[in-house]
Parts: sequence; C-alpha cells; structure tokens
Amino acid sequence: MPNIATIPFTDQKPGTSGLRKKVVEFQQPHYAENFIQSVFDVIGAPAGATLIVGGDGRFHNRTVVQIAVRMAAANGFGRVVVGRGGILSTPAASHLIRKRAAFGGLILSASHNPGGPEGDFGIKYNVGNGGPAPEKITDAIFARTKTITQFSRLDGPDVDLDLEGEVSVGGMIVEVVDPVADYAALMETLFDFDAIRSMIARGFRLSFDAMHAVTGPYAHAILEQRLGAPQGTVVNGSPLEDFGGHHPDPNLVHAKELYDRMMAPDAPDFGAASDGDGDRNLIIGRGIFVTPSDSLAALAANAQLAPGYAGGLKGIARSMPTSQAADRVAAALGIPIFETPTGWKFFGTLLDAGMATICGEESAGTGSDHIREKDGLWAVLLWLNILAVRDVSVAELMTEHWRTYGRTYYARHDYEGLATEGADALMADLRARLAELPGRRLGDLVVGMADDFAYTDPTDGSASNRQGIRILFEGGSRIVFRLSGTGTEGATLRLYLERYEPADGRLELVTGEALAPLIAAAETLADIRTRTGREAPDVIT
Ligand code: VG1
Ligand code: CO
Repeated sequence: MPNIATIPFTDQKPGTSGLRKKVVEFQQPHYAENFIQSVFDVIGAPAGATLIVGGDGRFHNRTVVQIAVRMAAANGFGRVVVGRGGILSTPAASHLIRKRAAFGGLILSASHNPGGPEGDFGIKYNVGNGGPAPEKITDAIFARTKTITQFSRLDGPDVDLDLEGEVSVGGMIVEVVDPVADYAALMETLFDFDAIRSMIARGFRLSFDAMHAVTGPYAHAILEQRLGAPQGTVVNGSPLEDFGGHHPDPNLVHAKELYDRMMAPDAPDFGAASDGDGDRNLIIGRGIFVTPSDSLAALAANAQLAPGYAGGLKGIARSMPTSQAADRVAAALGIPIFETPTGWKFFGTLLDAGMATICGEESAGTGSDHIREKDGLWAVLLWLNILAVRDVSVAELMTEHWRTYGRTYYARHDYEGLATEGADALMADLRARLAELPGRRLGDLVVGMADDFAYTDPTDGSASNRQGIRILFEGGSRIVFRLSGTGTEGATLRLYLERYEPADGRLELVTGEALAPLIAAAETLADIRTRTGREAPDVIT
C-alpha cells in the first residue's frame, strides 16, 4: 500500500458538526489527508465497504473529493459513491448512506460558514445509519490525529466528477451519481405532492432562497419541476464556490432579502431559505417570521396531515437551547419529549431506537426519522403539505397554534469573534455562581433552577457534560449561555432567550419587547457588555 509519512497537526478536533477550519488551513500539505486517514483508522471499515462522498460545492470541495477517493482506494474500500460535481447536500448524503447500506460517508462542508478561498471548509464523518458520528467516535478520531505517522493514498489521475457512471480507481469502483434523484424520490414518499401541486396551481405563491448554496439544484428539481411552481420561485439557485460572497446562513440577517420580500405588501404566501449544505430551513409566511423553535412545534402538531407521518409521532426531540414550544405539543399528544445537547449527532440514537420521529434545533434545523440529519427542503415540504391540507395561511396557522399551546417568544443573540479567554472566563464565572442563583430575583423574574446542562443518552448511557448554562425562571421563561462549536475565529457566545405566555396570555407582543426583561437579566448575570467589549450582539435571530 502506498504509505506516505506525515506528522500530526494538533488542532484537528471536530466541533459541533465535524472539523471546520479556514480554507488556508485545509490547504496545508497533508492537512485533509491526516484527518481522513484518522477517520479511516478509527472506523475500521471492512475490506470492500462502500463510502459516500460529497459536499456543498464550496471552494476546495473538488480537491478534497479527489483526495478522499484516492485515499479510500488505498484503504481497502470497494466502492465510493460520489455526487456529480462532488455535490451532495447533507440530507442527500445521509439518505444515500442509508439507501446504499454504506459503511459511512464523508461530507465536505462548513455548512452556514462563509466559503471561498478566504472562507471556511469542513469535513464531517457520518456513520452507517446516515447520521453524524457520535462523540465517542469523534473523540477517537481526534486522538488519532495527534499520533498519526502515515496515510495511504493511491497516485493517479483525477476522476471526472462531472460524468455520471462508474470508473475503477486501483480496483475500487467510483460511482458518480445524480445528487438529486434519490433524495427527490424519498420526498415523494413522505409528502402529498398532488395536494401541494394543486395548491400551487390554485395560485399559492412561494419563494425559496437557496443562497447560492447546495440546495439550488434540489429546489429547482422539486419545487419547480415536480411541484409546478413557476420558474423564478427558486432564487440564488446556482451553487457558487463562495456563495456569492454571502454567509449561506438562513437567518434574518443573512437572508434579509427574503425577509423583506415576505414583509412587503405583495409578498408571496410562503418564503423559505436553506444553508450552505442544505440541512437548515428558514420559514417566513406573508408578514410573519416563524422562529425555528415554533416551526418545530407547529410541524410536530400537524405532521400527521402528511402521508409519511399519518401514523403519528413516537416522540419529539429538541436540542437544549431550542425553545420549549415543542414540549407543550408533546405533552398534548401524550408522547415523550427529549432534550439533547446541541448538534444533530445526539438525535441519531433516539431515531434509531424509534423513540423520536421529529427532531429540531433553534438554529433552523428540523428533520425526522426519514434520514439521520436535519433537512431543509424536508421542512419546507412538510410546511407546504400542511398548508395544502389545512388551507390556511402561515399567520393563521401560527395564531391558532399559540391560542392552543401558548406562545414562546424566542431569540438568539450571537457575539462573534470574541477573544477566547474572555468568553471562557464569562462562562467559568457563571458556572461558579450557579449554586447561588436559585431564588434570586432579577426584575420581575425569579430564578427557579440553574445548571450546566449534562446529558445521558437514554439508549446507550453515554454522557456529555458542560453543554451550556441554563437559567430557568419560575413560569417557564429561560436564558441559556453557550459557546459555539462551529466557528473558526475566536469564540462565539450564544445567548438564547425565551419567554412563555400561556394561551390566554399576551400573544401579540413584539419579540424584542417581550424579551426585554430577559435581556436585562442576562446582562446583570453575566456582565456581557463589559466582558465582551460589545455594546450589542452581532447577530440576532
Ligand atoms: C450550530 C448550531 C447547532 C447546529 C450546528 C451545525 O452549532 O447552533 O444547532 O447543529 O451549528 O449546523 P454551534 O456549536 O455553532 O452553536 V450546520 O447547519 O452548521 O451543520
Ligand atoms: Co448546515
């Protein structure tokens, strides 16, 4: 086997969702090779196994696909299935892993992080169930990156990634497939495409912003070609290596164009956007932004209207910082709710065990047991299916939801690019004071409970500690502090704010005003302005 000597990098620790670094770091000789070899060394795939490879099309994608293919060939894989052009959205990759019974997959993406030569790149390993590798595997991969001394890679010409079909690379088959076809077919099994098609034919207007990222081809194929939405429904639909210079992050800041379109007097009925790798979704109805936490709750409450979920839900899972809106739906449905740490890797075991059907995160990620990743277009289609069956507007649906379950006002404040020491100190100080917080009064709020979130997976007992500081107030309001695990520059502090108003409470407040007492409480508790040196958050979503 062609072994090449290497020396370890010390910084290849996977974060919330794989290894993410600046492109220039990934361009260092052997940087990608070391990480991929560490993955292969840890997972112990049997000879002849199948590996799925694809990415979100950002700058450096094709280079690393070629590296991965030649390394897979030298490491005994029998087949690599790669999306044409090196493209696979994260959900499509998850589906392909499952459909082909692959041993696993390498997903090349830094998701919502900016792309281009000065932007970010990332590699994530997903296991055979189609989901992100659990922590015990990512920990082992990191340990391996620190001791690696050689990697294996075949030499030879590049594979033509733009030509569908099979070629042999040193005896291993490389199969280049249409990145969209299998995924689109899966969506047709879950949703009533006829009902959506006829709603659109009756004049329902939608707008989907693919943000020049990976979902463009998927959205064109599904929304325009299969569902008959007019051309132009999908905007920014051609994937670009630098996402047109934008952050492919579907939130109110980076998808502001869509937001403005949806708030205009002649707005379409439904607006949505997705992120770099296609696993997130932003939902905006005419004149109403739906927070991702509310979207999870509304989808869970209505999922039975879609054929794929007609049998009901087994349970709902949400990440800890995601609002408790879904908890109230679970309680009403009489099904369990699970609260997991941030990141989709924690949902996989629950989905595999049949304990949960729908999962979601406040960061605009929702998905179900159809795959093991969050899925942007899936959420859009479930929304459309529900609206088609119920024949209501997004605003009507949400108003009724709040009148039934109460309303959870919610926002996330991000402070980006902070000095790591300062951010760490802020968290450490809060942590040190947790025990004295219960009973403390902050304005009208009284702290009921405060802790550093720890999680024990109910299926396998694996424990994850220090997942974010929760401050729960009497009456159901809440503040959460956490440091991001996906950034590539300094530290990002995320402050999650949530206020509950019961069904007979004040359901029509402006979010910023509704949350003002919580924002003030967070400032008092953590001295955010002084410690970060920032007058205001960089991003509010
Ligand atoms: C962020 C989000 C988290 C999400 C993760 C990956 O992580 O908060 O909910 O699972 O990104 O999403 P963090 O550690 O920065 O808060 V994606 O679309 O980047 O794969
Ligand atoms: Co993503």
